[in-house]
Amino acid sequence: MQNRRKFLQNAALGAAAVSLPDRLWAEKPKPSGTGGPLVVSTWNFGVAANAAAWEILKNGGRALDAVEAGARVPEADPDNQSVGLGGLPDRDGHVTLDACIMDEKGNAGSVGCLEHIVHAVSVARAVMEKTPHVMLVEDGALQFALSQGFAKQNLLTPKSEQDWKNWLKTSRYQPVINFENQQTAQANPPSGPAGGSSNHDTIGILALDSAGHLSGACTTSGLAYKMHGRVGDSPILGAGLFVDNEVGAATSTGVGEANMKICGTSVVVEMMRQGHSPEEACRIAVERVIRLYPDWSKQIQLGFLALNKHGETGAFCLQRGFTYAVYSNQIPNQVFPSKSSYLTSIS
Ligand code: SD4
Repeated sequence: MQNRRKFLQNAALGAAAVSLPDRLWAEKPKPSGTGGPLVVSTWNFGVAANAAAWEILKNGGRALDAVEAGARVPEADPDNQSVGLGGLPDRDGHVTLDACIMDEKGNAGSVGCLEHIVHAVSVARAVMEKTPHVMLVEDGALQFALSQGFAKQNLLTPKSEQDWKNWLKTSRYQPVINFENQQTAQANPPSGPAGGSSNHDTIGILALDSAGHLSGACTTSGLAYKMHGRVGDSPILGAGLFVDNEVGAATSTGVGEANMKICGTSVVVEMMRQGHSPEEACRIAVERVIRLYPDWSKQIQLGFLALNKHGETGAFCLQRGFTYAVYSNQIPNQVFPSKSSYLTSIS
Protein backbone atom coordinates (compact mmCIF):
# COMPACT_ATOMS: atom_id res chain seq x y z
CA MET A 1 0.00 0.00 0.00
CA GLN A 2 1.28 3.36 -0.95
CA ASN A 3 1.12 5.86 1.83
CA ARG A 4 2.89 9.13 1.07
CA ARG A 5 2.40 12.15 3.22
CA LYS A 6 3.81 15.56 2.96
CA PHE A 7 3.53 18.13 5.68
CA LEU A 8 2.61 21.54 4.34
CA GLN A 9 4.38 24.16 6.31
CA ASN A 10 2.60 27.41 5.79
CA ALA A 11 4.84 29.87 7.55
CA ALA A 12 2.86 32.89 6.47
CA LEU A 13 -0.40 31.54 7.83
CA GLY A 14 1.30 30.47 11.05
CA ALA A 15 2.86 33.87 11.57
CA ALA A 16 -0.46 35.58 10.97
CA ALA A 17 -2.11 33.39 13.57
CA VAL A 18 0.55 34.15 16.17
CA SER A 19 0.52 37.89 15.60
CA LEU A 20 -3.26 38.29 15.73
CA PRO A 21 -4.04 40.18 18.92
CA ASP A 22 -6.40 38.73 21.51
CA ARG A 23 -9.08 41.19 20.56
CA LEU A 24 -12.63 40.75 21.68
CA TRP A 25 -15.10 39.01 19.41
CA ALA A 26 -17.21 42.15 19.15
CA GLU A 27 -14.25 44.04 17.69
CA LYS A 28 -13.76 41.72 14.72
CA PRO A 29 -13.95 43.95 11.63
CA LYS A 30 -16.16 43.46 8.59
CA PRO A 31 -17.49 39.90 8.79
CA SER A 32 -18.05 38.44 5.34
CA GLY A 33 -20.87 36.12 6.43
CA THR A 34 -24.41 36.92 5.44
CA GLY A 35 -26.02 35.71 8.64
CA GLY A 36 -28.72 33.08 8.91
CA PRO A 37 -30.40 30.96 8.08
CA LEU A 38 -27.54 28.59 7.35
CA VAL A 39 -26.72 24.97 8.10
CA VAL A 40 -23.36 23.24 7.76
CA SER A 41 -22.50 19.60 8.39
CA THR A 42 -19.64 17.15 8.09
CA TRP A 43 -18.75 15.03 5.05
CA ASN A 44 -20.60 14.60 1.76
CA PHE A 45 -23.37 12.96 3.65
CA GLY A 46 -24.12 16.35 5.17
CA VAL A 47 -26.02 17.24 1.98
CA ALA A 48 -28.96 14.98 2.94
CA ALA A 49 -28.87 16.12 6.54
CA ASN A 50 -28.71 19.78 5.50
CA ALA A 51 -31.75 19.32 3.27
CA ALA A 52 -33.82 18.11 6.23
CA ALA A 53 -32.51 20.94 8.42
CA TRP A 54 -33.21 23.52 5.72
CA GLU A 55 -36.90 22.59 5.64
CA ILE A 56 -37.08 23.95 9.19
CA LEU A 57 -34.71 26.89 8.79
CA LYS A 58 -36.25 28.27 5.59
CA ASN A 59 -39.59 28.64 7.35
CA GLY A 60 -38.08 30.62 10.19
CA GLY A 61 -37.71 27.57 12.44
CA ARG A 62 -35.34 27.16 15.36
CA ALA A 63 -31.74 26.06 14.82
CA LEU A 64 -32.16 23.43 17.54
CA ASP A 65 -35.01 21.75 15.67
CA ALA A 66 -33.04 21.97 12.43
CA VAL A 67 -29.90 20.24 13.73
CA GLU A 68 -31.94 17.47 15.33
CA ALA A 69 -33.89 16.90 12.10
CA GLY A 70 -30.66 16.86 10.11
CA ALA A 71 -28.88 14.43 12.43
CA ARG A 72 -31.82 12.03 12.32
CA VAL A 73 -31.33 11.49 8.56
CA PRO A 74 -28.08 9.48 8.71
CA GLU A 75 -29.20 7.87 11.97
CA ALA A 76 -32.12 6.25 10.14
CA ASP A 77 -30.11 5.19 7.08
CA PRO A 78 -29.35 1.44 7.33
CA ASP A 79 -26.65 1.72 4.66
CA ASN A 80 -24.70 4.23 6.69
CA GLN A 81 -22.11 2.29 8.69
CA SER A 82 -20.85 5.02 10.96
CA VAL A 83 -23.99 6.33 12.58
CA GLY A 84 -27.25 4.98 14.01
CA LEU A 85 -28.98 2.02 12.38
CA GLY A 86 -26.44 -0.13 10.53
CA GLY A 87 -23.46 1.38 12.33
CA LEU A 88 -20.45 -0.91 12.57
CA PRO A 89 -20.37 -2.59 15.98
CA ASP A 90 -17.72 -2.71 18.67
CA ARG A 91 -15.35 -5.68 18.80
CA ASP A 92 -17.97 -7.72 20.69
CA GLY A 93 -20.68 -7.12 18.09
CA HIS A 94 -22.64 -4.39 19.92
CA VAL A 95 -23.72 -1.27 18.02
CA THR A 96 -23.24 1.51 20.58
CA LEU A 97 -24.16 5.10 19.83
CA ASP A 98 -22.80 8.43 21.09
CA ALA A 99 -24.64 11.72 20.52
CA CYS A 100 -25.10 15.21 21.89
CA ILE A 101 -27.01 18.39 21.19
CA MET A 102 -26.60 21.98 22.40
CA ASP A 103 -28.80 25.05 21.98
CA GLU A 104 -28.43 28.81 21.94
CA LYS A 105 -29.05 29.13 25.66
CA GLY A 106 -26.20 26.79 26.57
CA ASN A 107 -28.56 23.91 27.32
CA ALA A 108 -27.06 20.56 26.41
CA GLY A 109 -27.86 16.86 26.48
CA SER A 110 -25.80 13.82 25.65
CA VAL A 111 -25.83 10.02 25.54
CA GLY A 112 -22.88 7.65 25.49
CA CYS A 113 -22.67 3.97 24.60
CA LEU A 114 -26.41 3.79 23.95
CA GLU A 115 -27.68 0.53 22.42
CA HIS A 116 -30.90 -0.42 20.59
CA ILE A 117 -32.26 3.09 19.91
CA VAL A 118 -31.95 4.57 16.41
CA HIS A 119 -32.28 8.25 17.17
CA ALA A 120 -29.59 8.84 19.76
CA VAL A 121 -29.67 12.58 19.03
CA SER A 122 -33.32 12.75 20.07
CA VAL A 123 -32.55 10.84 23.27
CA ALA A 124 -29.81 13.42 23.91
CA ARG A 125 -32.37 16.18 23.40
CA ALA A 126 -34.70 14.47 25.85
CA VAL A 127 -31.86 14.30 28.40
CA MET A 128 -31.42 18.04 27.88
CA GLU A 129 -35.08 18.93 28.17
CA LYS A 130 -36.46 16.39 30.63
CA THR A 131 -33.72 15.64 33.15
CA PRO A 132 -31.57 17.72 35.49
CA HIS A 133 -28.48 16.08 33.90
CA VAL A 134 -26.34 16.55 30.82
CA MET A 135 -25.20 13.01 30.05
CA LEU A 136 -26.59 9.49 30.46
CA VAL A 137 -24.69 6.37 29.41
CA GLU A 138 -25.16 2.68 28.67
CA ASP A 139 -28.11 0.98 30.37
CA GLY A 140 -29.14 4.16 32.16
CA ALA A 141 -29.45 5.93 28.83
CA LEU A 142 -31.40 3.01 27.36
CA GLN A 143 -33.80 2.82 30.29
CA PHE A 144 -34.38 6.56 30.09
CA ALA A 145 -35.03 6.33 26.33
CA LEU A 146 -37.53 3.52 26.82
CA SER A 147 -39.29 5.53 29.54
CA GLN A 148 -39.64 8.37 27.01
CA GLY A 149 -41.30 6.11 24.46
CA PHE A 150 -38.35 5.45 22.14
CA ALA A 151 -38.65 2.05 20.43
CA LYS A 152 -36.09 -0.67 21.11
CA GLN A 153 -34.68 -2.37 18.04
CA ASN A 154 -31.69 -4.30 16.73
CA LEU A 155 -29.29 -1.84 15.10
CA LEU A 156 -26.91 -4.46 13.69
CA THR A 157 -27.77 -4.93 10.02
CA PRO A 158 -26.74 -8.09 8.12
CA LYS A 159 -24.11 -6.10 6.20
CA SER A 160 -22.52 -4.65 9.34
CA GLU A 161 -22.67 -8.06 11.04
CA GLN A 162 -20.89 -9.64 8.07
CA ASP A 163 -18.23 -6.90 8.06
CA TRP A 164 -17.68 -7.45 11.78
CA LYS A 165 -17.31 -11.21 11.27
CA ASN A 166 -14.77 -10.58 8.54
CA TRP A 167 -12.92 -8.22 10.85
CA LEU A 168 -12.86 -10.87 13.58
CA LYS A 169 -10.59 -13.00 11.35
CA THR A 170 -7.74 -10.57 12.03
CA SER A 171 -9.19 -8.44 14.85
CA ARG A 172 -6.83 -5.64 13.87
CA TYR A 173 -8.02 -2.33 15.29
CA GLN A 174 -7.03 0.51 13.02
CA PRO A 175 -9.43 3.39 12.34
CA VAL A 176 -9.59 4.01 8.59
CA ILE A 177 -8.68 7.52 7.49
CA ASN A 178 -11.67 9.16 5.76
CA PHE A 179 -13.78 6.00 6.00
CA GLU A 180 -16.80 8.30 5.85
CA ASN A 181 -15.85 9.69 2.45
CA GLN A 182 -13.53 7.16 0.86
CA GLN A 183 -14.38 7.99 -2.72
CA THR A 184 -13.98 11.70 -2.20
CA ALA A 185 -10.64 11.19 -0.50
CA GLN A 186 -9.26 9.65 -3.68
CA ALA A 187 -10.19 12.66 -5.74
CA ASN A 188 -7.74 15.56 -5.79
CA PRO A 189 -9.18 17.93 -4.86
CA PRO A 190 -12.34 16.39 -3.38
CA SER A 191 -14.99 16.92 -5.99
CA GLY A 192 -18.34 16.94 -4.24
CA PRO A 193 -20.96 14.38 -3.43
CA ALA A 194 -19.55 11.04 -4.47
CA GLY A 195 -22.26 8.61 -3.41
CA GLY A 196 -21.48 4.98 -2.77
CA SER A 197 -21.69 2.78 0.24
CA SER A 198 -18.64 4.24 2.01
CA ASN A 199 -19.81 7.80 1.62
CA HIS A 200 -21.14 8.23 5.12
CA ASP A 201 -20.65 10.19 8.21
CA THR A 202 -20.37 10.54 11.86
CA ILE A 203 -22.41 13.64 11.50
CA GLY A 204 -21.69 16.94 13.15
CA ILE A 205 -24.23 19.60 12.18
CA LEU A 206 -24.36 23.30 13.09
CA ALA A 207 -27.09 25.81 12.29
CA LEU A 208 -27.76 29.53 12.52
CA ASP A 209 -31.44 30.41 12.32
CA SER A 210 -33.10 33.56 11.04
CA ALA A 211 -33.40 34.84 14.60
CA GLY A 212 -29.60 34.72 14.76
CA HIS A 213 -29.44 31.78 17.17
CA LEU A 214 -26.94 28.93 16.96
CA SER A 215 -27.35 25.24 17.81
CA GLY A 216 -25.45 22.05 17.05
CA ALA A 217 -25.66 18.27 17.20
CA CYS A 218 -23.28 15.38 16.75
CA THR A 219 -24.18 11.68 16.45
CA THR A 220 -22.21 8.52 15.65
CA SER A 221 -21.80 4.81 16.16
CA GLY A 222 -18.20 5.68 16.94
CA LEU A 223 -15.09 4.03 15.65
CA ALA A 224 -15.68 0.57 14.23
CA TYR A 225 -14.53 -2.38 16.37
CA LYS A 226 -13.72 -0.21 19.38
CA MET A 227 -13.55 -1.85 22.81
CA HIS A 228 -16.95 -2.47 24.38
CA GLY A 229 -17.81 0.50 26.59
CA ARG A 230 -15.59 2.92 24.66
CA VAL A 231 -17.08 6.41 24.37
CA GLY A 232 -15.55 8.80 21.85
CA ASP A 233 -15.51 12.55 21.48
CA SER A 234 -18.88 12.91 19.76
CA PRO A 235 -21.06 13.12 22.92
CA ILE A 236 -18.50 15.14 24.89
CA LEU A 237 -19.26 18.86 25.04
CA GLY A 238 -16.15 20.81 24.12
CA ALA A 239 -14.84 17.88 22.10
CA GLY A 240 -17.41 16.57 19.58
CA LEU A 241 -19.50 19.72 19.80
CA PHE A 242 -19.56 23.13 21.38
CA VAL A 243 -21.96 26.04 20.91
CA ASP A 244 -21.60 29.54 22.30
CA ASN A 245 -24.39 31.75 21.02
CA GLU A 246 -22.29 34.90 21.43
CA VAL A 247 -19.52 33.65 19.18
CA GLY A 248 -20.05 30.49 17.16
CA ALA A 249 -20.25 26.72 17.14
CA ALA A 250 -17.90 23.89 16.24
CA THR A 251 -18.04 20.15 15.71
CA SER A 252 -15.55 17.43 14.95
CA THR A 253 -15.06 14.13 13.15
CA GLY A 254 -12.29 11.56 13.13
CA VAL A 255 -10.39 9.78 15.88
CA GLY A 256 -12.12 10.98 19.00
CA GLU A 257 -9.26 10.16 21.34
CA ALA A 258 -7.09 12.85 19.72
CA ASN A 259 -9.86 15.42 19.94
CA MET A 260 -10.77 14.67 23.56
CA LYS A 261 -7.18 15.26 24.64
CA ILE A 262 -7.30 18.88 23.47
CA CYS A 263 -11.01 19.69 24.11
CA GLY A 264 -10.99 20.57 20.43
CA THR A 265 -14.31 22.31 19.78
CA SER A 266 -13.89 24.36 22.93
CA VAL A 267 -10.54 25.53 21.52
CA VAL A 268 -12.13 26.35 18.15
CA VAL A 269 -14.89 28.45 19.71
CA GLU A 270 -12.43 30.28 21.97
CA MET A 271 -10.21 31.04 18.97
CA MET A 272 -13.23 32.49 17.14
CA ARG A 273 -13.95 34.58 20.23
CA GLN A 274 -10.45 36.00 19.92
CA GLY A 275 -11.16 37.12 16.37
CA HIS A 276 -10.00 34.21 14.24
CA SER A 277 -12.09 33.12 11.28
CA PRO A 278 -13.76 29.68 11.53
CA GLU A 279 -11.12 28.13 9.28
CA GLU A 280 -8.23 29.69 11.23
CA ALA A 281 -9.77 28.57 14.50
CA CYS A 282 -10.08 24.99 13.22
CA ARG A 283 -6.49 25.06 11.96
CA ILE A 284 -5.21 26.18 15.36
CA ALA A 285 -6.93 23.20 17.01
CA VAL A 286 -5.55 20.77 14.41
CA GLU A 287 -2.04 22.16 14.84
CA ARG A 288 -2.32 21.74 18.59
CA VAL A 289 -2.83 18.01 17.98
CA ILE A 290 0.18 17.93 15.64
CA ARG A 291 2.41 19.65 18.19
CA LEU A 292 1.36 17.31 20.98
CA TYR A 293 1.35 14.08 18.95
CA PRO A 294 3.62 14.56 15.91
CA ASP A 295 3.81 10.86 14.99
CA TRP A 296 0.27 9.79 15.88
CA SER A 297 -1.21 12.77 14.04
CA LYS A 298 0.24 11.44 10.76
CA GLN A 299 -1.66 8.16 11.12
CA ILE A 300 -5.15 9.38 11.92
CA GLN A 301 -7.82 11.71 10.64
CA LEU A 302 -9.27 14.49 12.74
CA GLY A 303 -11.28 17.37 11.33
CA PHE A 304 -13.04 20.40 12.77
CA LEU A 305 -15.92 22.34 11.26
CA ALA A 306 -17.01 25.74 12.56
CA LEU A 307 -19.72 28.35 12.04
CA ASN A 308 -19.62 31.80 13.55
CA LYS A 309 -22.37 34.14 14.58
CA HIS A 310 -22.07 36.06 11.28
CA GLY A 311 -22.75 32.97 9.18
CA GLU A 312 -19.11 32.42 8.17
CA THR A 313 -18.06 28.76 7.94
CA GLY A 314 -14.72 27.00 7.77
CA ALA A 315 -12.97 23.71 8.40
CA PHE A 316 -9.52 22.26 8.83
CA CYS A 317 -8.27 18.69 9.24
CA LEU A 318 -5.18 16.53 9.57
CA GLN A 319 -5.39 14.45 6.38
CA ARG A 320 -6.73 15.53 3.03
CA GLY A 321 -10.20 14.18 2.23
CA PHE A 322 -12.49 15.72 4.83
CA THR A 323 -15.42 17.55 3.27
CA TYR A 324 -18.38 19.54 4.56
CA ALA A 325 -21.70 20.71 3.15
CA VAL A 326 -23.18 24.21 3.44
CA TYR A 327 -26.78 25.25 2.79
CA SER A 328 -27.96 28.87 2.94
CA ASN A 329 -29.90 31.32 0.82
CA GLN A 330 -26.64 32.03 -1.03
CA ILE A 331 -25.11 28.52 -1.09
CA PRO A 332 -27.35 25.78 -2.53
CA ASN A 333 -26.31 22.82 -0.35
CA GLN A 334 -22.81 22.57 -1.70
CA VAL A 335 -19.89 20.37 -0.62
CA PHE A 336 -16.52 21.99 0.07
CA PRO A 337 -13.12 20.36 0.64
CA SER A 338 -11.43 21.12 3.93
CA LYS A 339 -7.84 22.30 3.94
CA SER A 340 -5.50 19.90 5.70
CA SER A 341 -2.11 19.87 7.38
CA TYR A 342 -0.97 16.66 5.70
CA LEU A 343 -1.43 15.37 2.17
CA THR A 344 -2.39 11.71 2.26
CA SER A 345 -2.56 9.41 -0.75
CA ILE A 346 -4.85 6.48 -0.21
CA SER A 347 -4.45 3.60 -2.63
C1 SD4 B 1 -15.38 8.77 17.44
N1 SD4 B 1 -15.25 10.92 16.37
O1 SD4 B 1 -16.13 7.95 17.94
C2 SD4 B 1 -15.93 9.64 16.33
C3 SD4 B 1 -15.81 8.93 15.05
C4 SD4 B 1 -15.95 9.80 13.85
O2 SD4 B 1 -16.01 10.17 11.65
O3 SD4 B 1 -16.14 10.97 13.94
N2 SD4 B 1 -15.87 9.32 12.67
O4 SD4 B 1 -14.21 8.90 17.76
